[in-house]
Amino acid sequence: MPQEEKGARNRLWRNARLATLAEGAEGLGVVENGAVVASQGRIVYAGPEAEMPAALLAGSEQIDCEGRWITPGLIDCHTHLVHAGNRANEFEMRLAGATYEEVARAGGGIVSSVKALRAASEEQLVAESLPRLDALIAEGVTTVEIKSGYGLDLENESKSLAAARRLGEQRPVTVRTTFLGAHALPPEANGDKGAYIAKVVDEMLPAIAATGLADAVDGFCEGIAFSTDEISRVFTAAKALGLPVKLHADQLSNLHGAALAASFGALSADHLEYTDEDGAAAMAKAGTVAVILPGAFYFIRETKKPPLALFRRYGVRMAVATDNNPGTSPLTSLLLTMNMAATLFGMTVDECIAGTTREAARALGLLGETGTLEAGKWADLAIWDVERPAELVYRMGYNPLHQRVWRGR
Ligand code: DI6
Ligand code: FE
Repeated sequence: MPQEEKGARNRLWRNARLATLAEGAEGLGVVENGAVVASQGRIVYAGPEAEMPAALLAGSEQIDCEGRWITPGLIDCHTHLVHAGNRANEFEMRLAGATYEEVARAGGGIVSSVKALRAASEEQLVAESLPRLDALIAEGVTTVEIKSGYGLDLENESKSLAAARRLGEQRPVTVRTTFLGAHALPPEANGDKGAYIAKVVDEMLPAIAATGLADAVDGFCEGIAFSTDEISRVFTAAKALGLPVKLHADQLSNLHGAALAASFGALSADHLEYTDEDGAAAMAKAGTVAVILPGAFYFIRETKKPPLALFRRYGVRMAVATDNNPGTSPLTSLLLTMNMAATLFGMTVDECIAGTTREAARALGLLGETGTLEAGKWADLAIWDVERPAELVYRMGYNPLHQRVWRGR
């Protein structure tokens, strides 16, 4: 991880409007005439400029924001950013009428990305993935989650996670890695899901936990992927190794994946188009965040929308992420993702912005470090050339970022 700013001078962004997203504050936690002060990479003050302790001013480097808005740095909490090649050919097949499931059953889908990833070196993966990471960074992203899941054996899953870690060393951004061994069945498994899951549990998970390459464990619970019983085996093993879990749940059908994730105290359950009331209630009770992924919904032309009304009614927290992946969401804009969440699902502006800051941090177990403008957290900021925060959600294909600050720099 790149060094945090160690300079003795405080940095002060003044004459700004803040969307602090502070927990418990109303709406976006707006502060007019606000200031943010950073010291050694951490926020030491965020609030009204008039109430800033004078001692923080002494010798500080001051930046006049000229009335611009500051939000927490954006967080993309669900990506498969490290992958090799692309699947534009399958996109053409689907345009000609094939469904995502038909493409997968015909030997395309995830397995074709597995072949490409296995053929690529770690260096090639880093080089291929950097432009995607840079696209996110250019829009103010300061934290990104990256999953494996295209290697499907120990060597190639480890290679993916190591490439993800290296991306975080090559750019000023926080990378959180997730082991997604239970993503698809590799060709050499010859259809034996039980044997492959045994390999994930007995061989891959312990080795990956031992090397510290993964911060969390994910699975794909779906008819075309793994059953709730198979995912339970993976999660039981992950928890025994002290790794938090999250789940691709109820994306194409209702296997009750959301409830399963909640029963394991998962950080998040993601997709959730087919989640029912019991699932939403279980998530609320467990504090499992709902990660809404409108890019995949849009790209595969799904028609069943995630049950936002249920999530609101039960008080389930909602995050929003790109799901960047070559098969169902070749999307590298978190701003456009927010627009999709609003336009396709009816998320409010406040929900979209909270969903890419505070709630995304919660979905990664990182709320203590980032996701809001509050003293003690990393000084991760996005400074925007907008009149009102709604512009971040409203525009399509326009980037109003003025400046991005990662850990005070
Ligand atoms: N759900 C998805 O939408 C992606 N993975 C998953 O579990 C699809 C990944 C791919 O098609 O490459
Ligand atoms: Fe995904």
